Amino acid sequence: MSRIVIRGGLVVTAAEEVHADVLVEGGRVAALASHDSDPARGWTASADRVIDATGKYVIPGGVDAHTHMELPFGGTFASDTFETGTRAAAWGGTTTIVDFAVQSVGEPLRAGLDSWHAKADAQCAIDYGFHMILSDVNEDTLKEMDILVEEGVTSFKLFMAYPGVFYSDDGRILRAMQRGADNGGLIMMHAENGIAIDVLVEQALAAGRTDPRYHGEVRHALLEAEATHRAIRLAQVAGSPLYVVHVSARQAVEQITLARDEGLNVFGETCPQYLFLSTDNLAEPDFEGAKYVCSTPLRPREHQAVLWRALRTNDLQVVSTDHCPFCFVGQKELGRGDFSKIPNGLPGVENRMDLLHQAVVDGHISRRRWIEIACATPARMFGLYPRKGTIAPGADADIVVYDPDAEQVVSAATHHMNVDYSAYEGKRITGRVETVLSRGEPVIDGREYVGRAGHGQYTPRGTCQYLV
Ligand code: DUC
Ligand code: ZN
Ligand code: ZN
Repeated sequence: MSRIVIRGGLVVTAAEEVHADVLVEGGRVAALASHDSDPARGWTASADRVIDATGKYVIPGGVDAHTHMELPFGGTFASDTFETGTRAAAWGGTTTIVDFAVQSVGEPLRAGLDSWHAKADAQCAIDYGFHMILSDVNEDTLKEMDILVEEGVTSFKLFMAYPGVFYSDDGRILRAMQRGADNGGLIMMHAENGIAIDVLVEQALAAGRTDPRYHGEVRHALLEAEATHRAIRLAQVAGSPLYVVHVSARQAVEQITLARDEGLNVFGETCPQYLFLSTDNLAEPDFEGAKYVCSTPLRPREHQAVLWRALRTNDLQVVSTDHCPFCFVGQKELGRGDFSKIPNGLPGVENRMDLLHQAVVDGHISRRRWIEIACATPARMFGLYPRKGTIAPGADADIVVYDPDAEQVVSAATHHMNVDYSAYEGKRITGRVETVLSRGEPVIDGREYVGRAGHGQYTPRGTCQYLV
């Protein structure tokens, strides 16, 4: 059994910061001990490998609970495969993703899940699990939900947007929530009023408003807030918990805060793009704004402060990426002259841990909160804790040695995602991943990729660990 010691670093988890050496045995964390203690000296003497983390943070690998590798969307496919996307994730210090398998209308859940397994099997550099997108709620799919929960697919995304594609009406949503209340599945909601948005899209295009920035205008903040409110009340009626994905609008945060103050099991996620980018990006000239088209859309800059505050006050609990990259050339360009044809989504799986570390440097969140919102809480929310999301005896040795003082400039020229632009091009960041272990195996070693497709294992999940 291989023994690795990570020596001399500051171990940061959601719960604490300790100067400790970490012993890894057989792919798991075996023990922690203070630097100069007798046990730590003994480990170093007998280890197969000692990783020097002096002056560095030793943190749990990131858990990105919202990615879309190879997602079919708008007549094209998200440009990262499971191979390229999970490799890029590792470069950015993420060691687990939870991706979305998609049910097509008229098909069983099983067919969608099988096809996502086929895409990911033997391709991934890091561990992965699946949520299931429900596009067609009916008697059969409701029954299938029970089986999937038993198998470790314990969360289901529903859409109040995208009529004719992913959309579910309120009745279907209520039925799925009732089922989730019974079987322990967590309903994840894309909360935007897609029926109203489609009217505004039609009107904007008829009036010649075709540029990317109108994507943000028609997907009005109040239509996110309205849908968030409706989802909360439907969940309350069904007696089910609710996890609202990619929250971007101040008014939606207010609805979640209100629900939580009422004692409801309502949770919320936001994404780096809403914390660091704004409608200013969507308005960039020469169709450059298309790079920033995603849904929910980027909001005016003023919304950012509310999102940061909600992350501090725990009204929002998770930051994941909604990684869904489309190349500018040939993919985003499908929407030249018609913003509604721009495939929705942004790359980010490689950037999340660094951007959130920058938020620590900038004073938005504490170091431990960084780990909490990016590692521990997503692991707990989606039934992976304490195997993932922390550094503690028995946990998988998914560990990142992070240099908090390194300076980097984000660029498509140096990133590893399979996409021809960066949403954060030119952004200076303090902090950088140095070494990444996945179940004790080096994936990134001193800024070199040493991983392999197929190391990453499918990881069935338990149910949400925030519910009594
Ligand atoms: N939002 C996006 O931006 N892309 C894919 C799906 C979604 O909900
Ligand atoms: Zn969504
Ligand atoms: Zn998504």
